[in-house]
Amino acid sequence: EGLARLDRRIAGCRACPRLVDWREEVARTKRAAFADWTYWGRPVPGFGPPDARLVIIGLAPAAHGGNRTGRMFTGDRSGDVLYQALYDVGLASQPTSAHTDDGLELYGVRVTAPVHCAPPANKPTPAERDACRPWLVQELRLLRPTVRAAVVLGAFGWQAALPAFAEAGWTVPRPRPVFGHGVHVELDAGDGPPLGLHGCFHVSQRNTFTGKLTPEMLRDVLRTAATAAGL
Ligand code: DU
Ligand code: SF4
Repeated sequence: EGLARLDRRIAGCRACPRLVDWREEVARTKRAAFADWTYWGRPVPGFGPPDARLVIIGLAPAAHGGNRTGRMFTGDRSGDVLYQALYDVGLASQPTSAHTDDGLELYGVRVTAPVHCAPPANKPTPAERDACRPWLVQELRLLRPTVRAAVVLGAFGWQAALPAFAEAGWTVPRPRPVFGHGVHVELDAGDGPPLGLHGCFHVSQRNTFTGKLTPEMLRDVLRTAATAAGL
């Protein structure tokens, strides 16, 4: 209930003028292949059950992916790679994610991003990253009773997520741990069980087409984090 309400509030956010313009312009002009789509054109909330034990944190919705379909990593190449891997390790009901009525279910996993609007060139500004952080903080607070592990995709997500975990009540070591594929940090939670933070190269084509991130590498991190989370 709390998370569903948060998702609705996020979808109405207009705090970043540049991103509001961009998400709406992309939704108007579209890509030829999606000419018959009514693009979402709004902030894309997280996706997955409110009692998730594992949270996956990306970068931002893709202009013709999440910004078109309204669901994280849905309808873009990055999502093709991510959802196939989630299915392969038993965390998703199907290997593909095409649109919001495709029946996809995630098992104990919530997929979200530190920036909820599609940015030009997939590059949010530091100001946009900071403006969006309160949404991630609130999401993490709502997940806190159940979430035990996080997979952070890429350095941008890592830099945005560490302060968000700190604000949401976990203890983040100082100096802040540096992002890397396979990096694993335990965040203490004072009054509760710790959370295992796992770095993973981002699932973007830049990494997957070049072999910097292979499907096996992705499955390994997901399996490790899911096991740590009790999934
Ligand atoms: O190449 P692409 O699948 O269109 O994704 C573009 C860009 O956005 C890439 O860096 C991945 C990132 N991304 C994300 O972080 N979260 C999403 O839900 C979709 C894409
Ligand atoms: Fe709001 Fe975040 Fe979108 Fe900025 S990026 S307009 S803070 S939802």
